[in-house]
Amino acid sequence: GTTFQLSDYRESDFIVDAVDLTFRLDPERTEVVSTLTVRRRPGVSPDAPFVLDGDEVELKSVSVDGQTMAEEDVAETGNGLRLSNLPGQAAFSLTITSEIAPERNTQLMGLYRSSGVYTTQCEAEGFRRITFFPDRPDVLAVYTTRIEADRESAPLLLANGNCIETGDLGEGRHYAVWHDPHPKPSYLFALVAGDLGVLEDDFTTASGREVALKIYVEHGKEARAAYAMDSLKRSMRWDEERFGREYDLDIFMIVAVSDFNMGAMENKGLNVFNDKYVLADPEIATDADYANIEAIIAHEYFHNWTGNRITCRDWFQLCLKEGLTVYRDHEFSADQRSRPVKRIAEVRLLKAHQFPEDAGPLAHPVRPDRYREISNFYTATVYEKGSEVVRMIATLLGEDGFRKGMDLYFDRHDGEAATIEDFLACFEDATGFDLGQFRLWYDQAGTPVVSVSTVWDPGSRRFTASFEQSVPATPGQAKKDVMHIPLRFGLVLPDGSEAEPTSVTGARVTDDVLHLTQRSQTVQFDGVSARPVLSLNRGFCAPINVHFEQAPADLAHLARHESDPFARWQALNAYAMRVLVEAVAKERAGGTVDVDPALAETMIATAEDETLEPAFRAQALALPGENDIAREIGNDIDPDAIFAARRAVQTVIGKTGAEIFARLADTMETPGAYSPDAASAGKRAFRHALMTYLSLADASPARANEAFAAADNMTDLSQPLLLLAHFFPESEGANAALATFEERFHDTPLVIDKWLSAQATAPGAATLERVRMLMEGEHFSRSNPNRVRALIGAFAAGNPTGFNRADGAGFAFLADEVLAIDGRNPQVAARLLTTMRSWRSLEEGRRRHARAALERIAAADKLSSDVRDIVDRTLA
Ligand code: HT7
Ligand code: ZN
Repeated sequence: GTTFQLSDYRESDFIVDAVDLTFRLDPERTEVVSTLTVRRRPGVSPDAPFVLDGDEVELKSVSVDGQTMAEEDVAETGNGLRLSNLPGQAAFSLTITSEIAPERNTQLMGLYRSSGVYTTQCEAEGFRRITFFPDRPDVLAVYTTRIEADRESAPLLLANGNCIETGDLGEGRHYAVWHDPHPKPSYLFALVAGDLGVLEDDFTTASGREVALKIYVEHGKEARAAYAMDSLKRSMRWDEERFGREYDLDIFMIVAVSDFNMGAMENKGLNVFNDKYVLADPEIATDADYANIEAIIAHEYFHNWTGNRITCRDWFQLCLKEGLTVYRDHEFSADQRSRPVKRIAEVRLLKAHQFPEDAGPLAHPVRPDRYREISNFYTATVYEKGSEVVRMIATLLGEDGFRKGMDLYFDRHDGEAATIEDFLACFEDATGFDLGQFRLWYDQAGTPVVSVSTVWDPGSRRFTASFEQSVPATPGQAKKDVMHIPLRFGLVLPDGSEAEPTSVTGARVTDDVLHLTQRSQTVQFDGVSARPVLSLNRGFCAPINVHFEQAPADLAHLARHESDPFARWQALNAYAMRVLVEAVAKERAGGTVDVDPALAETMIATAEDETLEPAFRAQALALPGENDIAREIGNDIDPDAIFAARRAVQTVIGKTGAEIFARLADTMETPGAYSPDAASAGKRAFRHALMTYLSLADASPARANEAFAAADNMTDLSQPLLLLAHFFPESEGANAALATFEERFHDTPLVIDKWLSAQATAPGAATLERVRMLMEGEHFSRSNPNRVRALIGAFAAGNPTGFNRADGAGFAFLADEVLAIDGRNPQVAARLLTTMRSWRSLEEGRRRHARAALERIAAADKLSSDVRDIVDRTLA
């Protein structure tokens, strides 16, 4: 396949000012008539052909200014059209008539049908599956869309912008015309047609514009869209208050569909969502589901400015909209909920998904400089690390400086397709801050490592910290330049107060931020009256790995005394990680795992600390996961040893804290009707964390059985279900709970997904057989991405002992499934395959099996470009 390179970018030869589309919808044969108003870009040769992209579109006719084009001027190239002999100077109108078959579109890219509803997904390169078009994000045009369809099966006809006309066509057909006045790239085009219910509301913007809000869902499920609607209104207000951004059309629509490759899509004025991120009520959705809905509704809404009004020049700049929009949705959730608890969740996720990506064969810069298949670059690096880079800009510039830079960005680039250089220039121009070295964060892959050592000299009252930075080699980048790493820090004194040094030399310090800008730096803090403990990278300000052999007593000190709750969690987590890694070594050496009693004491003390909110205490009790421990160990991984050691540590903590945990659990009731608010959710999370430890201490499923029976909401039901399935899989209670759950929710696929995942993530070699059995059952379907992710995805990504079975059967199974799914839906298959990315860090036997599975995929004769790209890079 072709490799696209950032350095090859050049402007399009032709400018498209307007796009007029007519769709005559039919499941098997939809006619699309596209009329483009086109101009040759000044300076482009009058002979240059107009090249349009096309994929699985059947061409019927092409005309220019009403005249059918000569056959020899229309070349079908296999991936599009090349039109020659077009007008040299004058603008012209190009009409292309073509056909597509939505019903047979199993890739879920372009125009397809989901449960009888016509819907579209155009990002990144789906519009070319609808009609021939220069399908690149820097071609911005004003769209008018006419939809014709059967009135009975599709009473609802939606597209971007405002509806300007509707009417009857006779013979049971009708039409609607939509006009979107905002020029946009083709990837933001959307159309929906079908029979759906609606939840309606309205919003008045800060300047007084009335906006109609509509969320379309399956008939009968309207009430389940209430939380999404509430989240939308809060997002709209927040973007006005925090960023000065108002909505800009008279209507904002969201449509929930049940077949969707990703989470949601920010099409202008017509967001399309995976229904998993819209539908919620206490019976079917957990606290985590509510939090996700809030975050994703906000994310897509925020794209209206960061993505739609200002879009990307090319797909290399994807982080321009995604990293920035993730940063915005993170800040929104932090403001709506608890800031430290939200930050803990973000950091856990970043470390669980982005760090392994950055450390493995699929590592790439936040702004990649080459790709074979752009769909494979909707990654944790582009999204999550991209957000962290924006967060660092905010750290460097401060709140006011950051806002000034954003204001300039919106002002200067509104209506444009921009680049990362444009973005960074706004912050530099607005504040005078030099981001010259900082911009390496966009171009250098790999998680930087900062090694630290410290000395305190009581005689001179000088505290010295030495830093050494390095960035690991990554594919295509053997050598790295020195980065600008901003680190928030504090020097915590024995009494818990903070040292205020009289002078700092060896590094620039602004407020509480230390700037590392050299490969090695020694920083002296003078006037430090007692031995301090260095609290480094507060707030996980920089996404790096810190190598710092802090004594357990120092970590415990920070966990108890840091002023910032996030930093307390960070210290506790680092302490727990230290103990777990030692436990794994013991386990592998055949010894008995013992646990530093001070760790258990610190965790129990944190759990007991009434000054801390329950949600935080729940996080404090959650040990690093098996995959986190594997990442920390780095190589020669034995997932069984990690599992056993972690269980042993968990059990010791449970037994040590049993009495206190039981007392605390009794205080965490949430009486009255279920409410998804953060405080109530925090209590539930804490109660469930305590219940897990107590069940381990009792070595009994009794508490979980009781909790399952008493539950009156999905959070309280699914937690004991997981506990039973994962900790007491052989118990009668586990089987009974799974059966009850299935019986109760058999006709709600989104809930059945939880049931599938709970079973797929049950630890141990036997789970693979269970997964196979579930695949044969009535609830599974390879053609629905949510089902695939809930069962196969959860097994491969969330079951380290099951998936990495020593006999390699887990890898072989995944290979079979990737190959089976690839023929229908390459994007889903390729994403599934990324679960193999850490295969090289496994112990030798498992590594051999993993390689064999990957090589089998690579040798298959028909692979999509998506899977081909991932398998080649994973094996390279
Ligand atoms: N911008 C959206 C990306 C997206 C997507 C990409 C490839 C294939 C299917 C897709 N569906 C949505 C999602 C977002 O970041 O908001
Ligand atoms: Zn996005």
